[in-house]
Amino acid sequence: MENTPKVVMMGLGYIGLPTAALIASKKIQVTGIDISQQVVDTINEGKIHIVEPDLDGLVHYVVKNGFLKASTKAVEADVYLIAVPTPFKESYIPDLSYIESAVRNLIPTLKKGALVILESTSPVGTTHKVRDMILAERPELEGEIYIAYCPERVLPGNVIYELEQNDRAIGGIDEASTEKAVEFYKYFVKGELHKTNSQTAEMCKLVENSSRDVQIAFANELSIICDRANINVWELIRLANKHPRVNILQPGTGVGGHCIAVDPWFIVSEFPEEAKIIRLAREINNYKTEWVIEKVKNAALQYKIDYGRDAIIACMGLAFKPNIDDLRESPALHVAEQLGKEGFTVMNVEPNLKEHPKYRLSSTKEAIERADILVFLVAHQGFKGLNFNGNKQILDFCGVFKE
Ligand code: SAJ
Repeated sequence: MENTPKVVMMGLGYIGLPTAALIASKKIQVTGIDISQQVVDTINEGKIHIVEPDLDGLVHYVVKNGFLKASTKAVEADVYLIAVPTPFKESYIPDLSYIESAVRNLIPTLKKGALVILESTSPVGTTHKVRDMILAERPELEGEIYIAYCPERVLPGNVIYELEQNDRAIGGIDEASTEKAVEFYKYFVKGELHKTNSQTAEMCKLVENSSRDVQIAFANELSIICDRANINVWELIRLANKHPRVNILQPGTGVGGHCIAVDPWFIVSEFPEEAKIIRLAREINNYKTEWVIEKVKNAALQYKIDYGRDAIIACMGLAFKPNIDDLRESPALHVAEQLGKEGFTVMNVEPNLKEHPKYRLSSTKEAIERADILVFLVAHQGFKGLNFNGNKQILDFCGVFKE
């Protein structure tokens, strides 16, 4: 299309690929850049390397029609988006090396008037670091390019819808950058575009996920208290939530995924004295997983005392949350692995996965027939309403059989 910007997307992962495909679906020319030749080849065949509803059809369509192509090397563009991972290193220090290498990759292609937008979750101040990196190598671009931060906030499993519909916070390193970035997002976002500065936008992303982490920690703490007090935590939360201003989340096996279990550490590592509740929430949610492991081990040891043989333990659900197949940072997987490592007899059940490279997966039916202790770790829809014969011991850590 005439007058539409040429776009480069750095990073073709869980966020970069759907975003690139959505932009391309608006008949905008997008080149997606990834360090993996295999990822690049897969996308250029119109296929995808990640699991996300509706993404395969969209990528196939935009590649076939020539709006999206992938490459390992950045090309000249009007708008550059960066959506690469920001994991943490030892001691929870954020690792910015992927962002730095993406920026190094695009610097030689930058021209006057270009807009660079960072979408990766980043510690406060990262957008200014990106600017400094660019200007150190291309000082002639001072005042001639636009740089902004705009965090993604899509929910895995519902990415395509949320990419288009969710509001966005957009913060430039100066007002002109903010304006330029807002104009760009108008091409493909229907949600409201809220203007701010880059530091506030960076902190906004970290705070969103920390807020959810703190709320889940509250629910997890309640579940541990209720276990001691012999109170059904699910009933308790349902009743407390009848109050018009109370909205407690659900306890579970712990907090997994690559966002909520990671992002709060970016605040803690930068503000160690001040970020007290944020750190504690992380610790509580991590502890919840260890608590679950101890509970299962105790049940297995008691079984051995009662029946004189080792219990077969079925770990029901391995994904990091219900109804997906994503195992990244999954507390349920950690429980199953730890029990296996400690020599317990474990059956692994994940109905959303066909196979696992390391573990043999059992079906739900097989587990119900063979296991002595059924440990529900993820509240997958398919587990609800299951029936068991009287000899099974059920440990429900995620509210499959709520009340
Ligand atoms: N969880 C509970 N209890 C709850 C809700 C969730 O234990 O009541 C657990 C889940 O089982 C899972 C973890 O928390 O292990 C995280 O799941 P989630 O559905 O809360 O969030 P994610 O990690 O899939 O996606 C989050 C979202 N952030 C917020 O809701 C504030 C998403 O909007 C972000 O874009 C995403 O992180 C990200 O990429 O940062």
